Amino acid sequence: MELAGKTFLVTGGAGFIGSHLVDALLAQGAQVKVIDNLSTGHLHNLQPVMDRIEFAQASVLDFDTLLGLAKGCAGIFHLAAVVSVPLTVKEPLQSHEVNSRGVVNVLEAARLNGARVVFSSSAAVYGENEVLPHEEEKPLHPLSPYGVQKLYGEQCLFAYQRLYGVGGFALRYFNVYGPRQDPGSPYSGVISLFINWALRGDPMKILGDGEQTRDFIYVADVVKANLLAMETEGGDGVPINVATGKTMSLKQLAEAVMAASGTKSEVQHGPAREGDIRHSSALVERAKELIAFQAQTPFEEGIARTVEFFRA
Ligand code: UD2
Repeated sequence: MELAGKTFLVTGGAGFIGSHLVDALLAQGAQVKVIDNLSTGHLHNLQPVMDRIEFAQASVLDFDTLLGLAKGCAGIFHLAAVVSVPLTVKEPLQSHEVNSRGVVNVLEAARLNGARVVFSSSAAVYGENEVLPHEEEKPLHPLSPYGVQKLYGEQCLFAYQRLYGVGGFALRYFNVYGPRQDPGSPYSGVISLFINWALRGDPMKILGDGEQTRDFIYVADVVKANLLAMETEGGDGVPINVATGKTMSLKQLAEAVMAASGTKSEVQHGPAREGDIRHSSALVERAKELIAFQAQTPFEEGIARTVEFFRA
């Protein structure tokens, strides 16, 4: 599907990843509508493009508003969610509503309008798996309400594809970082926290021994995966890992952040986060095969751009 000239709805479009996606869609010549209840998104993320989009401050649980916005859309990018894993542990019921019913509302709005859906899922669906790297076809053992809710969303998408022909993919994001990531809570992405501390000269807090590893992917690459997943028809309904295929430890990350910001902070170690996953790594073959996606941004470049953003 060609994106230019078509209309797309981005749920959670005022958020960290969603707002970058809105920018990219506009740059491609698409028309964009956004639904966001601003629970964790910020209007300032959309401020430069506000006069070029249609914005509704509403929840994806407001089905009538969602359905109205989906009218005339070729596709829906579903990013709106309770995005913090620990928050879903604290509030399983409220997050179940938003994350589980939200995805069904989106799929239903898509079905009624003949739109495709690209669903933002998460590596959280894998849980703690002794076999690494994570491969899409492996058995899943999510360990948080968040992981269970994302898996439910994936399976709803699969069923909607088979039952009603709603096209699209579920994208399993690994650890996303970049400009506009909000460092405002202890559960914010670790890169945003580290950069914030480094620039202030505050100590960097590593939770645990720092030998845990993650696959950090730059936000522009995640946006690219979304665009390709919307454009590419065929193989629809299945989940796809969105990762770089490379990992680094938290210790290495702390060093890299200091190098990029030209600062020297003390590294402090605190107790490991309860339920923290030790290692996370991804096979990235399916993304290449199905949607011709490969992460492009070298880590040094991504981190430099992110530091620049936080400095400004
Ligand atoms: C990421 C995703 C989450 C889910 C999960 C799936 C983010 C922000 N979260 O959780 O949504 O998809 O992956 O597995 O991308 N850490 C420190 N110091 C700090 C904060 C964190 O050392 O001040 C450590 C933390 O203990 C963990 C690592 O950094 O080992 C990454 O933490 P995170 O919260 O950025 O992301 P993660 O992997 O828990």
